[in-house]
Amino acid sequence: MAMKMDQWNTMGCPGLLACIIILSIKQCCMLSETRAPQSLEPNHQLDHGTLHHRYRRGWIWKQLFVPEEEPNTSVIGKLKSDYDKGDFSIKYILSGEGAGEKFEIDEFTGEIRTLQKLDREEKAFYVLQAQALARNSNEPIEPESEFIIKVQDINDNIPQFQNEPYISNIPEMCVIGTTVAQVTATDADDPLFGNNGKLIYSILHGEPYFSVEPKTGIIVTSMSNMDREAREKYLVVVQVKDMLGLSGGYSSSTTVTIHLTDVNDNGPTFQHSE
Ligand SMILES: [Ca+2]
Ligand SMILES: [Ca+2]
Ligand SMILES: [Ca+2]
Ligand SMILES: [Ca+2]
Repeated sequence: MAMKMDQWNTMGCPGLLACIIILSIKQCCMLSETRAPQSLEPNHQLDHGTLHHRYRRGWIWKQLFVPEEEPNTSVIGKLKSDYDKGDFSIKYILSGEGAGEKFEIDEFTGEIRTLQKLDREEKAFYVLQAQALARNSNEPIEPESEFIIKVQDINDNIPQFQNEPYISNIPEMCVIGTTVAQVTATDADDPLFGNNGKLIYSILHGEPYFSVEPKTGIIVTSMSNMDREAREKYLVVVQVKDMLGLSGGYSSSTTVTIHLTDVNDNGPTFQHSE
């Protein structure tokens, strides 16, 4: 401020108003440009400084989870500095993925709240950074720290068959266990945790001629002596269920068209006309 006054004193009157405006804008820009580094730089020093170990234990929080597709906003946890005495002298700031858009922090209490519903199939976890500043000086109380919010899966996707339609040709009279086709379904839910994306195949229509391997979707013959001359075409309906086939899950079905191809299994017969 003192520098500004000195500059003004050396200026002539006609340009004074313009100068005030320009200086005000410059001052404003300088503030917004320097504010971020101001808060980051001390953290960096703390990370490599002697206070490192003392500060490392300063942040307190539990793993943060949020169920996906939850329509109501809710508090999902709390970040806290152990220097926080509950007198609101610490200001908490959140940045990173989804900060201000999907999550916000109560700057006084450190409580983290969702701002909108989240789709695990779109994004399964968010990496955010938290800062704890002294409210009166904006000096960091804790080094900036990274934390993760995990989105918990619900079963909100139906398994879908891929690469339809399924058509297969197999030779008639083939042995039991001959591979006919493989059906494949996908489910967008979490394939690793829980059963929401775990699929089981079964035959709805087509037994006892064919069977399906429950986990792989491989269809095999389960009867021998299938004679093309008696029946040439089979329609096998395969169902896929998520939740490992348990009740309460989703299912889809597909039809596999199977043609028996001819093998030379009928000897020539002579017709005698005498
Ligand atoms: Ca979803
Ligand atoms: Ca599912
Ligand atoms: Ca899901
Ligand atoms: Ca034949």
